[in-house]
Amino acid sequence: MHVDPLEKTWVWLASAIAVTFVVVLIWAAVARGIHPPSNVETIDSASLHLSEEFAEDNLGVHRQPDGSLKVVMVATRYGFYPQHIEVPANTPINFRIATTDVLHGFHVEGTNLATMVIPGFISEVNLAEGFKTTGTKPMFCNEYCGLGHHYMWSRVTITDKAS
Ligand SMILES: [Cu+2]
Repeated sequence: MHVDPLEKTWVWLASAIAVTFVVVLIWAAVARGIHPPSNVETIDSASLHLSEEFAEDNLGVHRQPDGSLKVVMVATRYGFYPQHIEVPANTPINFRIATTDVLHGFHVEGTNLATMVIPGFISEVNLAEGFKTTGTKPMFCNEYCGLGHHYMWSRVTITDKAS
């Protein structure tokens, strides 16, 4: 069978690119420890109010025994609840967020804190060293979720750790 030399070159080049991608993927996973998010926790989005953790009375900031904070929030068209939280700076925070309806985003302005909030799942984000700066920042939805999407935001006030 005759294969044109130019065609042969491109077959080798395409194969080399594919092999390079696989090598980089394995290197990133093994040597650098880069993996997709692995905490898969499911929840019934339609009955969050009946769950222990996401019931209205349990939303907000909780101080943990080790001094870190757990923030439990609900995203729903069109808002985050609670609508205002206050946390100290430089304190580790574990955010746990669930949605009652459709896909939402959760982003804190001026930080790299961002996650998708997917119906049926609990989104968890750990800020290992907490917020670095003080002040009030908006937390907003960055996934288009409907006509009121641009109204969907709440606020976080970051205080001095000492106060
Ligand atoms: Cu939205």
